[in-house]
Amino acid sequence: RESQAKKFIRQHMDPDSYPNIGSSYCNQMMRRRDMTKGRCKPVNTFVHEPLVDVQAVCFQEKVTCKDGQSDCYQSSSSMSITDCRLTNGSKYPNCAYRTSQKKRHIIVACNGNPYVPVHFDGSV
Ligand code: PAP
Repeated sequence: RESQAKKFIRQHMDPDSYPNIGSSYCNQMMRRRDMTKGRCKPVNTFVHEPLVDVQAVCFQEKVTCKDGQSDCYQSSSSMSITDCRLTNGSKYPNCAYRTSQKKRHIIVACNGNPYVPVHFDGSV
C-alpha cells in the first residue's frame, strides 16, 4: 500500500512546473496524479517548491489543523502554489477544474519517523 508520505508527494508536490502553469494545468494534473479515479477530488493544492523545503515545514510554526488536531505546521516563507477546485457543472468522470496560482504560507499535517508531511490542510 502507498505510504502516507508518498501519497502526499503524489497529491501535492510539483516542484518543476512553475512558472509554466496554464489554464488546463489542474485538469491535466488532477488526472495524471490519480485524483479523478472513482470520483473527482473536489479541492487539491500543488506546491511548486523543492521537496526539502516542504518537508522542512514540519519543523516550523505549529498551528491547529482545521479538524482540531494539533499536528499542523505553517511555513515561515510564502510558497508558490496552485489551487485546483472542481467547477460547479463538472460531472464524473469528466472532472473539470479551475486553476488558481498563488503565493501563500502553506499549512501541512506531519506524521511518522521521519516526521514528514502527510496532509495538506490549507494556505494563508
Ligand atoms: P489531503 O488531505 O492531503 O488532501 P487526504 O488523502 O485526504 O489528502 O489525506 C491524507 C492523509 O493525511 C490521510 O491519511 P490516509 O491516506 O492514511 O487515509 C489523513 O487521515 C491524514 N492526516 C493526518 N493528519 C491529518 C490532519 N490533521 N487532518 C486531516 N488528515 C490528516
